Amino acid sequence: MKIKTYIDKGYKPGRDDLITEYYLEPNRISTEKAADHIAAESSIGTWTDIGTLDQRIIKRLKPSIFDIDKNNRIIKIAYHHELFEPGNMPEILSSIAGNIFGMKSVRNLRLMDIHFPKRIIDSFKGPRYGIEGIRKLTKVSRRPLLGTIIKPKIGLDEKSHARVAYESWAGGLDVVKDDENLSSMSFNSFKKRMKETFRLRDKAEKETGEKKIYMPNITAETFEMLNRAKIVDDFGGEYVMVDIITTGWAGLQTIRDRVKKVLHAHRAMHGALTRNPRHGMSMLAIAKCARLAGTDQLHIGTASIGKMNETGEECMDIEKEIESKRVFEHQNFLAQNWFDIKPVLAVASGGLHPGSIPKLLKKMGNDIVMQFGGGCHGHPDGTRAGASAIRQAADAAMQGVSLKEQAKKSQELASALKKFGIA
Ligand code: RUB
Ligand code: CA
Repeated sequence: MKIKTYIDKGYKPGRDDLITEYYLEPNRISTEKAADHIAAESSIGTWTDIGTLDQRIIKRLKPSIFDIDKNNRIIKIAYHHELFEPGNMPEILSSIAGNIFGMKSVRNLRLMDIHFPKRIIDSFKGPRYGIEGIRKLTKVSRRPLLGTIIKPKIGLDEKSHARVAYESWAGGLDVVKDDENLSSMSFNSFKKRMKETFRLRDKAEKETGEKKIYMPNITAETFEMLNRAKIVDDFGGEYVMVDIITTGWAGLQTIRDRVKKVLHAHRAMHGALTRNPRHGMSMLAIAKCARLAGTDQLHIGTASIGKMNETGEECMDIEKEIESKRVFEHQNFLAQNWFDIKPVLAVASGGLHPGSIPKLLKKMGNDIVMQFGGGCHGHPDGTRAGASAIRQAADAAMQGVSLKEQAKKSQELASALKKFGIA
């Protein structure tokens, strides 16, 4: 059976359809032809007509390309929900973000956005805690959570790691996290690191009277991640961290299902998908999948303030339908209401220092985790002073006091600003 075309400009997407928006540059064929190839390969078709495809299948499952905007090179496809298995993120992405990126028919192709229908959204669990649960757990009700990534990323032994963590908490930070490439090393074993670090977390909590959070990186093979989550639980940890792109969607869904901890999602390797504005996948599309799959916190960049190339801002510009006109609004998707899926706490990280805080607060709002690696441990007087400078800067910014003003009374902040400047 041959499908002449998937293009149907009169098609009105139904409430159960899944809609994708792609940026498309065809390769030596027309946009229409390339769009047809994308619709076919991501659903019921292939490169030639096939006898096994009958009218019944076509009638039930054929997607419709209902919009082609040649000026902006955007096409929109509506897919019947039965093309997707409920609750199966790997399968959904194998369809709408799978083979199509490698087809000869396209020179460049980028999945810009995915509009999931409610019935697919309902098949996912979403975050266990969400912003509200995290606020309750950390007892930080209004200001951003302040955290550090232990540096060097990798190299410290267990005891030194724990000591740096302790200094960070004692200096005033709420959160300490492992870096994305620290797991269980010959010189720093996971179990011993947990023992040492949680012991000093308890000490820091006692001394400061504040709740202190440790986010251990459990990234590994899936069964091993479950073992490590159990170790975290044995030591009284409330969080686990997973590198969700390198781990994969299946592993992420397993952890969401089996581990009753707050799930911090690092996105190492996302740049391979998101960095090229003409190819791959937008950070917004990744963020939607991560939120459905159940991350409580997700790295989304620093709104161009830090060291990383920016794509995270894509998460802040959400296309909304207002009076049947599509408009862009500067809003953080992760924090918005989205059916019954809890809001996710955005994480700003990468090249931040105390001088970045006021601008970051203005651009990203209060509901974020601010994380400082070099901007904490690179303080001229060491980690504890670095942590204090961050806390002083954040407290000042929350009260509308300028950093320059605050630095007159805060020695640690003054030294930090001298070294790093103000963003
Ligand atoms: C930051 C760091 C994180 C990056 C990743 O360290 O280690 O892995 O935030 O980037 P530092 P992103 O503060 O020393 O730069 O958050 O954009 O995914
Ligand atoms: Ca890192």
